[in-house]
Amino acid sequence: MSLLEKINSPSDLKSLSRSDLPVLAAEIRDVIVDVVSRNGGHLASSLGAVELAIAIHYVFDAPDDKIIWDVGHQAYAHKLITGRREQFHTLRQYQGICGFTRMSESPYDAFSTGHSSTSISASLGMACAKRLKNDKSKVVAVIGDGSMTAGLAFEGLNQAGDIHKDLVVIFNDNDMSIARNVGAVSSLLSRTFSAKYMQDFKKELGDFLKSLPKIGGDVYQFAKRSEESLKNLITPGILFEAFNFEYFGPINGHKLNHLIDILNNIKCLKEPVLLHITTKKGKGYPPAEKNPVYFHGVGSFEVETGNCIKKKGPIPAYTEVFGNTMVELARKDNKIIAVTAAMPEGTGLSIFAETYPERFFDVGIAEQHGVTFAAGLAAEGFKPVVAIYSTFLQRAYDQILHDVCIEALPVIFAVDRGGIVGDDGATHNGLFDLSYLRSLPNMVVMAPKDENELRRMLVTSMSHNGPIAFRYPRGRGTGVNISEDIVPLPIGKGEVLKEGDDILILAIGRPVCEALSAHSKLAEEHNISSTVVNCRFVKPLDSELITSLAKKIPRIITIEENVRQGGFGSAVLECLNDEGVTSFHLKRIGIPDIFVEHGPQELLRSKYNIDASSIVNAARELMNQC
Ligand SMILES: Cc1ncc(C[n+]2csc(CCOP(=O)(O)OP(=O)(O)O)c2C)c(N)n1
Repeated sequence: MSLLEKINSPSDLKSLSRSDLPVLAAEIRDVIVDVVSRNGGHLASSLGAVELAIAIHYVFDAPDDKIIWDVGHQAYAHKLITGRREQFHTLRQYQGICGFTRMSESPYDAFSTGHSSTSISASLGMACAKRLKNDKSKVVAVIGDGSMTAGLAFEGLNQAGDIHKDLVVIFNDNDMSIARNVGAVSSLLSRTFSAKYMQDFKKELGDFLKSLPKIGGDVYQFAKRSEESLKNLITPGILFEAFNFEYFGPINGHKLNHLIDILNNIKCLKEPVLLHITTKKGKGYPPAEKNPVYFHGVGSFEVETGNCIKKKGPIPAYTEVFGNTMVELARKDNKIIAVTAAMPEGTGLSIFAETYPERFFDVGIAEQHGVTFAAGLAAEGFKPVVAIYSTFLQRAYDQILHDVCIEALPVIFAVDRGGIVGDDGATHNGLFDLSYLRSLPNMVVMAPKDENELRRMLVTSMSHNGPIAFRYPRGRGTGVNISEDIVPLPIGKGEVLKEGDDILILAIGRPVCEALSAHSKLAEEHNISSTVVNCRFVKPLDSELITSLAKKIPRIITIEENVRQGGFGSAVLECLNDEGVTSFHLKRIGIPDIFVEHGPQELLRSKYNIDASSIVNAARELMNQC
C-alpha cells in the first residue's frame, strides 16, 4: 500500500514521520501526472505546489484553520490530501471534482476560486470574522507571483497591514504567470531569486568600497557587519514590510523540512506574516519543467514523452484566426496595438508579440488596468485591441463603462471564450458578456457565426469610431475557407440565411450553425419551413429586419450561448415591444438563471439546449400551440 493510499484526511498525513514526506510527495506527483495526462488540467502549477500543500496540512489544522489557494489551479495535492483521493480520477470531468477549489465540494476548500488574486482579501475577511467570534484558529492565503500582479492583491495587503490582523500569506514565487511574469514587482522579485545576482552585487559593492582611498576598508567592514540591512535593501522584504507584514524568506519551497520548521514558527505569530517561497513550475515532471507555459493548462498527453495526444486538426481555433488576423491588419496599420492581461498564448497574441513587440502590451493579471490603459491609448489616437477572455473581462466592467463608454473611446474588445468553455466550469464560462455589454450606452456588441465573420468583425471594429466588442467561442472554428479579402460589415445589420414561412429563427454567434442544421431537420423530418437570420449584432439590433420578419412570421425562436436574462433574446423582445409588435409567440433558447458546471462543451450545450434539436423541439411546440 502506498503512503498516499493511507491518507484520507490531513490527520492521517500528520501521523507520517517527516522522513516519509518526500516519498509521499513523489507519489502525489505520479497521481497528478497520471490523471492530468488523461483529463487535462493545470499540471505545472500543481506540481510546483506539492511540498507546499503537504507542509501546510502537516502544520496547520484544516478545516478549522482556513487555507485559501489563490486561483485554486495549483491545489491538486491539497485535494488529494483532503479526502478526495478516490474521486481524483474524475478531475474536471462532468459531475467529477472541480479543477479549482469549491466550498461546496469539500469543507477543506475554504473559498471558491478560479479568478485570480482573491486570496488575501478573502482570508483577511475570514481573519476578521474569527477575531469577532473569538475563534483562535488561523487563516492562510497562498498566492503566486502572477496573481500578485493584480491590484486586488495589493488592496488586500494594504488593509491587512493597516488593521494588523493575524494572517499568514504564503507567496509562491516561481517567476512565472502562465507566461513569464511581467511588471516592476516581478522584476524586483526575480532579482532576489538569483543568488548569483546577490553575490555579484555584493562583490561589486565590496570591491567598490575597498577601493575608496583611506576610509574604504573601514566602510567595507561596516558594510559586511550590516549585511542584513544590505540584503534588505535589495530583497522584496522591503516591499512587503512597507505593508506592515512581517517578512520571511525567500526559502526553497521544495525543501519539506525547512518549510515545516518555518511554518511551525510562523503559526505562533499574531500579526500579518508573509512567507516568500521559491518553487519550480512543473517540478518533478521533466517535460513540464522544460515547458511550463505549455503545461500550465494542458489537454491530454502521453506521460512518457509529454506529447499532446489530440493531434492538431486542419481547422484552426477562433483564437488562432484572431491572432493571425491581428498580425495581418497590423502590417498595414501602425496604429493597431494589442493588449493582453497575462494571456499572450491563450488569446492567440503571441504571434503579434513576436512580430510587433513595440505594439504589444502584456499588463499582467490586471484586466481593470488593461482596459483603462487601452482607453488612454485610444485617447491618443491609437487603435487598441483588448483581448481578454469573457469571464475575466467581468473584472473590468466599471473601466469599460466609466473609462471607455462614457466618452465613446474607440477601444476594441476581442472577447475570447464567450459561451460554454467546458472543463474549467462555472468560474470560467463566458455566459454573461452579451448581457453585460449590451446594457452600456455607446457600445456595439457582435458575435461571429464563423471564422470569416470573426475576421470581418475585427476589420469592422478598426474603422468604427467608438467602443466595440465581438465575442467568440473557445475551440475550433466551423472549418469555412478563410477568404483573403476581409470585407467590413455594415453596423447593426443581420443577414437572412434561409427563408421559410412557419418559424422565424433568430440566432447570434456560434448557435447560427445549430439554427442552420435545425432548418434542414425541420424541413426534412417535420415539414416545417423556417427563416434563419444570422443577427450578427446584439447591439445595435437590426430592428428593421427583425420587426418586419416578426410581423410576417409570428412564431419566433431566439438562440444564444449566453444567459437568457438580459441577453440577445431579451434584446429581441425589447425591440418588438418598442416597435409596437404585439402579436407573436417567442421562445428564448439560452442558459437559464444558473451557473453552468464543468464538463465537455458538447454535453453541456445539449444539457442546456443550445443545439439544433432544441430548436426543432421549440419549433414543433410553437406549431402546435399557435
Ligand atoms: C482574473 C484572472 N485573470 C486571468 C486568469 C488566468 N490565469 C490562471 S492562472 C494564471 C497565472 C497565475 O500565475 P501565478 O499566480 O504565479 O501561479 P502559477 O500558475 O505560476 O503557480 C492566470 C493568468 C485568472 N485565473 N484570473
